[in-house]
Order: sequence, then C-alpha cells, then structure tokens
Amino acid sequence: MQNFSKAINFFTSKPTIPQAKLVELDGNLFEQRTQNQLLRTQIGPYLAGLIEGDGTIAVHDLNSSQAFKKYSPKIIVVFKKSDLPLAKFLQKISQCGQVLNKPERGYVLWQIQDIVSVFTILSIVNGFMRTPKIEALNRAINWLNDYIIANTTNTKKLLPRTKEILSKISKLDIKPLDFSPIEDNGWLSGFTDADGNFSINIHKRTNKISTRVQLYYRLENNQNYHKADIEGNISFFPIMSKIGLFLGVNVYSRSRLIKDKIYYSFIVISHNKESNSKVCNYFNKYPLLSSKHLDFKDWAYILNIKNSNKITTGPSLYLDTAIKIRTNFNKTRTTFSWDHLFINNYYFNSSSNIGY
Ligand SMILES: [Ca+2]
Repeated sequence: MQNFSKAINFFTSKPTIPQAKLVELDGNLFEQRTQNQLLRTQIGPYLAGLIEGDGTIAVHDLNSSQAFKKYSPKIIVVFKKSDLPLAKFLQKISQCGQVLNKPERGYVLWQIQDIVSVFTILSIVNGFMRTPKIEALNRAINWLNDYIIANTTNTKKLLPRTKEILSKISKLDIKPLDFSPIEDNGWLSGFTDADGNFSINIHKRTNKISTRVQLYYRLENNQNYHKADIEGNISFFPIMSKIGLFLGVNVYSRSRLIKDKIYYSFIVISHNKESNSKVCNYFNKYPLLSSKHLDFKDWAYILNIKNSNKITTGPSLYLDTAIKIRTNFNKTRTTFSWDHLFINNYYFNSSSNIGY
C-alpha cells in the first residue's frame, strides 16, 4: 500500500492489491487471508461504520433451497454523487464489486455480489460492527459457511468455477458486536460519512444588530433495524447513546410524517465547546474519507476562530469567514479536493495504524 503518493496515477496504475492467483489450495488461502487481514487493520472499523450507516447486506432466506442455490449474498453501499471518488477508491483497494454511477438519481452505488468479493468485504468488517445490522452480516457469514460445507461435503464433481471460489474463501467466525470505546478506532468516521453532517448556523437577531454563529455536528439514524440479531436487539439506541456519552450530549428522538408513514430517528448533536472539541479531536485522529471531510475541515476552521476569539457576536472576521465558508459548504459545495483520500490517507499510512 505504499504507492498512494500519486493521486494522478491512482486510477490508471495497476491494482494496489493483485487478485490472488489460483494456485495450490492452502498457499492461495493463505495469500487471500493476508490481503484481507491487511485491509482489516487499515479500514475494517471505518468500512463497518460506513456499511452500518449507508449499506445493505442482502441475504436470501436459507429455508428456501431454491433461493440458496440461485442467489449469493449481496452488499450495496450508497454514496451521494459527489462522493464517486470514494466509491471508486474503496472498489479499487478491495478489488471488490463494481461502482454504478446513477447521475440522474443523484447517487452512486458500490455493488458487491460475487461470492469471493462478498467474502472479502465480510472478512474486512467482521468484528467491527456496532449496530443491530450485525444481524445481516451474520446471516451472510452463515450463508458462506454453509456454501463451503455444502460444496466440500459434496461427492459429485465440482464445477471449475466452484473450485476456484472455494480456493479463495474460508469459513468465517461469527463475532460479537464491538463494544470497544468509540475513540479506539475509525468506526465513527465511516458511520458519519454515511449519516452525519456538520453545520454552520448564522442567526440574525431581530431588532438587534448582533448575529450569532452556531456550530453543530449531527448524527441521525433510524431508531430500529428491521430484524432482531441473535440476542434480540433491534434498537440503535445503545450505539447512539454510546456516541452521545462520548461527546457528552443527549440523544434526541424525532418522528417525522412522510407520506402517511411515521419515521422515528435518534439524533445526537454536538452544540457546545466541550462536545465540539471532542468532535474535532476525533475526526482529526480518524479522518472522514467522503467529501464531508472538507466540510469538517471548514467547520473546524471556524470553530478554531471562535475558540480563539471571545467576541462571537456582531460584525467580525469570524462572522465574515463563516458567511464566506457557507457559500461553498455541504450542499452548496462546488470545490472538491481528494488529497485526504489519495495523497495523505491516514488509514493507509502504515505508521498511523500502530495500536489500531
Ligand atoms: Ca443511512
């Protein structure tokens, strides 16, 4: 993973991780595991968070033998269209799946559906999940393990394609939820790239000349996952509460009526000096990889001015900067830089992964 220094060469260069060649079964399995192991230590927690926020792991019901034969599990991650470089990046480093650009619908999909690639992604994120979505991960692992058992205990001759798949995958353990502290890994960056945002609110006070700038980091997720995990958990409350405790803020519950259906969500918002400073420290340590990284950088820049300058009301450099930054921020952003992905990528700088 050393050749990350040249962004321009990135997409034209040879794959960073070559596909394992089909050689001696044991030797090949070893090679595949080593590659997945490396990716695990680099982006395991980040990718788990991203998939838990904006990804789907689809597995057909094992009870239907027809479906078991026909459909292998599928992983789909949704990105907003400006995050196409991130989708391509993840596809490239993992050599898994394909990126489908749907500009007319305003989003990009990273779709992983061949068995070896699904196995690769599951091995990278297994053990780093923190939400009830672990239920889908575990079903996909069971599917793969059953696939291996069904084909290796089979006496009839295997198709060359099946043999090739079997040489590249191995059984995976069902691992529990990751209960390690939030600040221990990059999971929250992946989850925030999916479901978080940074905002700069400028309030003009009526009848007064004063103007106030407020900075928020906000994370919102559905209250419940649609299926219970093996322990019967479906609620996102435990993880949202853990994030709230980490930032020192409350968890809010919100309900919205959209087309006769009520949607319930949990929200965590950092809004004061202490919580915003926690947010800053975390995302400086474990950087975001989507274009939200740029929003965070601008947001943190304003926060820094705010903290170094006691006067936060009235016309000031601070207010002017906040107003200026907001013209190219979040949805209004027109300038994108991907240096954080291709040049100074924290997760792929080997020295930064010590103790990960
Ligand atoms: Ca989401």
